[in-house]
Amino acid sequence: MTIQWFPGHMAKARRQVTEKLKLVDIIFELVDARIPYSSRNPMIDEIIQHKPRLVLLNKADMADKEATNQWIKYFKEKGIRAIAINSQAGQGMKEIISASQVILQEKFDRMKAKGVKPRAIRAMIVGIPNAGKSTLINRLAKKNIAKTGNTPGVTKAQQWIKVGKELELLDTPGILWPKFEDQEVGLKLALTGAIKDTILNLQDVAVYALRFLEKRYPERMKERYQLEEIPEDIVELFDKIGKLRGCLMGGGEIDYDKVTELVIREFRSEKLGPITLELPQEMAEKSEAE
Ligand SMILES: Nc1nc2c(ncn2[C@@H]2O[C@H](COP(=O)(O)OP(=O)(O)OP(=O)(O)O)[C@@H](O)[C@H]2O)c(=O)[nH]1
Ligand SMILES: [Mg+2]
Repeated sequence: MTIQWFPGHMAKARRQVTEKLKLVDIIFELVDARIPYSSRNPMIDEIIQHKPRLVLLNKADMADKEATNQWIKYFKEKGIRAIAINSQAGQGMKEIISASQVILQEKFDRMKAKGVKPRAIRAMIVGIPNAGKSTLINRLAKKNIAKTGNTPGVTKAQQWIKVGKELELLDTPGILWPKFEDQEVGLKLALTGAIKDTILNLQDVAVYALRFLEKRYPERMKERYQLEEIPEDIVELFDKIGKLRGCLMGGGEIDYDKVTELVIREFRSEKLGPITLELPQEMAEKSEAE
C-alpha cells in the first residue's frame, strides 16, 4: 500500500496520535539513524506537545557509529534523550525501558507519594513509514504481534501490548508524514526505502547516492566499484559501474536502469558499509539558511 499524504490524511494521522496522547506517559519517536533529520515528522513537537519523549535512532546497525553519537549529542543539547537501537536484532531493548524509567522518574515518584499503586509505563511509538515501528513492537513483545514488511504503510490496526512488567505499548499506526516537500529530504527518504520507489525518479536517487558516496566515503566507493579515480562526469561513472558489473543491454551498450537498480540495491543492503546521510551540523546550517 502506498500512503499518499493529502492534507486530509495528515489531519487524520495527527488526530489519531493526539487522541492517544492522554493514554500514554511517554512517546517513543522512532527515526532512521541514517537520516535522523529527514526521517522526523516536521510537526512532531507541535503534535506531541509537552509529553515526555524518547528518541529512538533505529537501524543503528546500518548507520555510521560516529555520526550516531553526534546525533545523540545533538538531541541531548536540545534536552531530548536519544538512544541508538537495532530493532531487527533486538539491540537496545533494555535501554528503552531504563531510559523511560529515568525520564519518568519524577512523575512516578509523585504518583507514589500520592498513594497511587505502581503500574507499568505506558508508551506509544510514532514514526514515519518504514521507520521500523512494527519490527520494534515485535521485538519488545518477543513475538510476532504486529505485521512487518518492507512496504511503507503495512500497519493498520491498533492494540495494547505488554512488555514484561515494566512497559505497556500501544501498537499505533502513529504513522506520521515525512518532510517530503524538501527535494533533498525526498531523495534521502527514497534511498533508505522510506518512500515508494515509484514516487521519485530512481535515476535521480542513484545519482544522489553516488555523489554522496563520492563526497563522504570516496575510498569505499573506489573499492566497491574498482575505480582508480572517481570520474567527474556522472555518465562516465555509470558507464564504469555498468561495465564492471555487466549491466548491459542486448547490443552490449550500458543499461542505465540496471546500473541505477544495482547502486540503490547495494546501498540499501549495506554493500558500501554503514552509512549516515546527514550530520547535525549540516542540518543546522540548512535550517539557518531557510
Ligand atoms: N537493519 C535493520 N532493519 C530494520 C530495523 N528495524 C526495522 N528494519 C527493517 O525495516 C523495514 C521496515 O520495518 P517495519 O517494522 O515494517 O516498519 P514500520 O515503521 O512498521 O512501517 P509501516 O508499517 O509501513 O509504517 C523492514 O524490512 C524491517 O526488517 C533495524 O533496526 N535494522
Ligand atoms: Mg508497520
